[in-house]
Amino acid sequence: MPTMIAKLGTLAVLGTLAPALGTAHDLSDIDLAIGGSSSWGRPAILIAWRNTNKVFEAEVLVQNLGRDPGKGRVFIEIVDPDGQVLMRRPEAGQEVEVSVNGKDSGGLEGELVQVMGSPQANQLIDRMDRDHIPYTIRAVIETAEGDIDRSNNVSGKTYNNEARVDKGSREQFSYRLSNSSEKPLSLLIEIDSAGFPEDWALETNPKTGEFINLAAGETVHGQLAISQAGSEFRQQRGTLVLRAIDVSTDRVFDVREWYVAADAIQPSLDDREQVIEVLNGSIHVEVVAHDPQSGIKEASGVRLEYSTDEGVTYSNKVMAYADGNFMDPTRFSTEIGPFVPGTKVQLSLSVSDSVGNILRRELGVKEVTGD
Ligand SMILES: [Ca+2]
Ligand SMILES: [Ca+2]
Repeated sequence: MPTMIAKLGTLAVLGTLAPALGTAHDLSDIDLAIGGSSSWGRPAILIAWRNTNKVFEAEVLVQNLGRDPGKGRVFIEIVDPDGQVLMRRPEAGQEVEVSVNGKDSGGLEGELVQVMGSPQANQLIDRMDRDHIPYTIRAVIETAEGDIDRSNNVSGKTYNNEARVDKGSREQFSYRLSNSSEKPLSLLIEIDSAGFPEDWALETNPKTGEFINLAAGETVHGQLAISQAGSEFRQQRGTLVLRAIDVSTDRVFDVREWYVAADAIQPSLDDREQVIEVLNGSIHVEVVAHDPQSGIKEASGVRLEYSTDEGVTYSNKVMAYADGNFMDPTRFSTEIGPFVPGTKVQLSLSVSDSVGNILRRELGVKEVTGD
């Protein structure tokens, strides 16, 4: 009697949900979550340098998947490959407060929250980018009360991993999960592959839905692997988000993200938007770049290189993100100097997309005039 079984199944599900929705003292249906970006498919966490001091701000999209409005506090963490938190912004107790309407009144679109970094956080990110050390920017929404699903309250983006997929290639992403506490830890592994290209084969160890038990001080290694065997090369991209849920608390213990793209095309520059001008002995440069296949590499994708000795030695400076979403035209700016009047500065630009296709552009020589 398959019909009967199906009916019983439905009733059982309704039976479980009914108390949560119907109990007088708990009418709330709130589910705050770190959102995903519709234009990109990655978690909606962007590193920006909007303010005048060029200290980074992270933009974090907070959605509400429940019917009722909810409130919470947002912070970000910079996390090393072992899952250890290197820095948290803002400091504990200073989290950014956010209110998000229910899902039918704007909650699905969500609220964009800006979290201030610090000069130290800038230096940390810049150093890890220079050293090619993988790190994760983790965003956390702590719901004030009544969140019905805490497994989506933490998301993250992981940088400096191999991101390029070629025809016939097999790419691997390794991760470590460490229990630095003094108690055993039981973790549920969840791998979110929504939006992943269908013709890419995915292998994971452990698999989604598996449990891992870690003794105090123990570390476990895991792998994600994808291959594009046999298919045509097509410009495609996809994101895997790995969450390790602490079974005893239902909270996210750790999160990693693997963004991959099949992309063989260099980023482009919009020449009409290029600005190079001398201001009080310093040189101000502004460019607009875009990369619709895999996105301009975040954080340090656009670098200005400059030489004051006719190209014998070069210094370089990461250009600050001003506005845009890294796939569509996105503005970057920087200032170098001040230089002694009369200095001739040779300028060149390097723009990298997320998988490492690099556009180089010579910007010529700019002479710094006296005031
Ligand atoms: Ca939630
Ligand atoms: Ca590209």
